[in-house]
Amino acid sequence: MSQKPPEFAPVTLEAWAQAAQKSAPGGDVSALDWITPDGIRVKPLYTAADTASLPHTNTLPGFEPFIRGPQATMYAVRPWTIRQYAGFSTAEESNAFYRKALAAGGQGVSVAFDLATHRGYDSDHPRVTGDVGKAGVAIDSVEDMKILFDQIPLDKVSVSMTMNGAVLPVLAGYVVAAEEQGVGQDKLSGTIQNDILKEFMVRNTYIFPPEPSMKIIGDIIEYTAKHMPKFNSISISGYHMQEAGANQALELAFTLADGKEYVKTAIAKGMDVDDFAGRLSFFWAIGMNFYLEIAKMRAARLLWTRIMKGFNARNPKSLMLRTHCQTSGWSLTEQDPYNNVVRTTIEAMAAVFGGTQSLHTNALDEAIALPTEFSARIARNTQLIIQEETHITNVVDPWAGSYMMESLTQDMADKAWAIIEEVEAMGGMTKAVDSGWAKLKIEAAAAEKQARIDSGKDVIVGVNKYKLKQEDTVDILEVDNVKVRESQIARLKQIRATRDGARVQAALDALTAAADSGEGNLLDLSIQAIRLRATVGEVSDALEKVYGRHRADTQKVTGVYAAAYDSAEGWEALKTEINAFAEEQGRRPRVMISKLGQDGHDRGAKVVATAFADLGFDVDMGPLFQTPEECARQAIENDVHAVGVSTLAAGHKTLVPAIIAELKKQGADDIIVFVGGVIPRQDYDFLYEAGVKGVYGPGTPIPASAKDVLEQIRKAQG
Ligand code: MLC
Ligand code: 5AD
Repeated sequence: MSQKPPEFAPVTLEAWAQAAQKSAPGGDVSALDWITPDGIRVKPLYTAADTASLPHTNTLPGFEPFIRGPQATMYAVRPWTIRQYAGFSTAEESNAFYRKALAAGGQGVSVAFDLATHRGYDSDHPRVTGDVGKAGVAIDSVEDMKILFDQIPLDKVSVSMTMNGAVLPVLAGYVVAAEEQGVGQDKLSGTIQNDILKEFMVRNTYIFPPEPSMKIIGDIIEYTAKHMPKFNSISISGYHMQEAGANQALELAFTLADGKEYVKTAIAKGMDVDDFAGRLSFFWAIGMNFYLEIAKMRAARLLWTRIMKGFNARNPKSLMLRTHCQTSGWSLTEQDPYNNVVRTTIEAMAAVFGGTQSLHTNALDEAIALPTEFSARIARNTQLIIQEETHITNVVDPWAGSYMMESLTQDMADKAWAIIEEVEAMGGMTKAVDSGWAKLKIEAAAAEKQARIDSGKDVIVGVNKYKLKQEDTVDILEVDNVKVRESQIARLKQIRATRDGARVQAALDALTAAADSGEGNLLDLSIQAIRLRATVGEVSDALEKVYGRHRADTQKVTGVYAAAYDSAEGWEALKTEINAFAEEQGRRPRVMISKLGQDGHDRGAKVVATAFADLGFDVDMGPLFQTPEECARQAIENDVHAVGVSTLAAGHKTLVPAIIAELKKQGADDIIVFVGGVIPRQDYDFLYEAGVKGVYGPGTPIPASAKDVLEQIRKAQG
């Protein structure tokens, strides 16, 4: 006999509140609300009442406003592209790595260039001795590009290139390499990052000032729209903003506002919006804030459609936001690094539930070095397992209709829209970037976040809670930078000896002339120069003659760290010690926080500078891209007690001994040197032997390193 399902009496929200009160702390249900760093109130319970008045809950995937995804069928027909960002050492080694990765389940290529290339320097330039081949692959000319893509069919495999500064010679190099592989421009599918506005805020691999940089972007959009219809002309990136400390709403707002600027730039060139907007793409960071990340991605599509309607776009492709995602590198820890596999898996799930088109999952050794073959395999398999074992791909936008997710999507959209309007009131993102306002907003968020971690309010397992007594070392990838540099220099010599020098010079002169007059398309002219074997550095120089090189001001926020760090114990004691030092010596302990070489990742440096200043140190902030010699000179001129080098791009073994030697040479070996950042344990002894007085890896609480630095300064004074 079949039993009738029982009926349940409806329960009112009031009844629930009464029941909840009994277990809520202090009987206060609202105390369970969580206010996110974006200022969104996340409640413990969502019901139909939360979504009843939302305008967007009845939409479908593949239709505007695309909240539920740009494709009607999404992963049910074609899962996202597994696109792992990689590159190191020489073109030969990186090529071998890509081919192995593709054979093992990777689905697209994504090139990481070294910092010398990013900044438009050939490998033989004296400013880049510590950077060549380190954080990515060294590329000097089309000959390197041809090796990089050897046996990778560029008409079939889509290629992403993360390049912003030296975007012209690099994109040109790819086009010419394909051409010499027999693949025409119209067959090329892929993406160039080409997002300079965020470079001025966070990533810092710019070359030219903002105005000519925007002109370059306009030219690239124009050229690709005409000749490379399958190629995405830009990857408008929030990723680096979140990595630099931005919360989700800031990341979302600034990125969409950047997008608006690019659209305006192309329209100002006389293009029709529907001729190029379908090839604008986006890029998000996905951190540990699971629900908010999914909401962010849904909100992003909603808002982009709104923005593009404002530009009178009509083609659905112009209205839909397509995106790449990368799990957060910043969220990963040096401590107990296998935990990172778990973190990355959770983040990857958020990206997938958010409906990404392409995904990079980070390797477990992220906080230590570049991925090894082993760690890269686990990272790639994380995606393959989600795609092929879980059946997550069978359902489109599975969070739709969740009271919580639909509410958060709206909340996130509202928060971001308010910021976008604030930016608009300032005259748009170029202005907000130029004034330094946007960068400071992100830096303030970063300092707050660090203070929450250092004071234990935000938990990171293995770092500020559940710490291991003993950490094991893991095997890491080491790049022999000297060898890479030598082989690059040899190839450069050969190219310069065998090419038609006069024709190369004429092509470079044409570029300079075009930069000067504003006539002609700079990508078109770069392709001509690169075809003749002009180098990346030469193309950049030809433009620099007219545009100059951009120098950023270094502003820093104050008081933010101290305000968010409220575990007084330790902090007050240290401030007292610093004050005592000042009493005794007639001045405060003075440190210079510096970045050496082409490494522009300055989140750590900025946060440390802010926190040290809040503690009572006098803090000088060196400009980006100093050589060891320039850094030593500034340290001596400012009469600092210590130089703190922040390093995230693996240049430490070259650059840190060099700064110590320079200080000595310039007669200031009483200035102590300490180092912080991404430094493998394996390198600590090397650095101490070189004369470093303190090494502070990721996860070091700032009060701890500050205390140590003060002690070392006292010791050095004898
Ligand atoms: C997809 N397609 C479908 C479909 N799903 N068609 C029918 N039904 C479905 N369900 C089609 C698409 O329309 C498209 O064709 C084709 O399949 C490919 O799908 P896609 O979704 O466009 O994917 P992809 O080609 O991988 O492009 C994704 C992208 C792109 C648009 C986001 O811009 C991209 O790959 N970006 C990657 C950026 C990246 O890797 N950056 C690394 C940064 S690292 P068609 O014909 O419409 O094109 C970094 C770190 C650092 O920056 O150094 O700081
Ligand atoms: N190879 C692989 N991943 C890289 N990343 C940066 N450079 C490389 C590289 N050469 C990843 C890291 C970093 C993020 C910006 O990109 O995860 O945090």
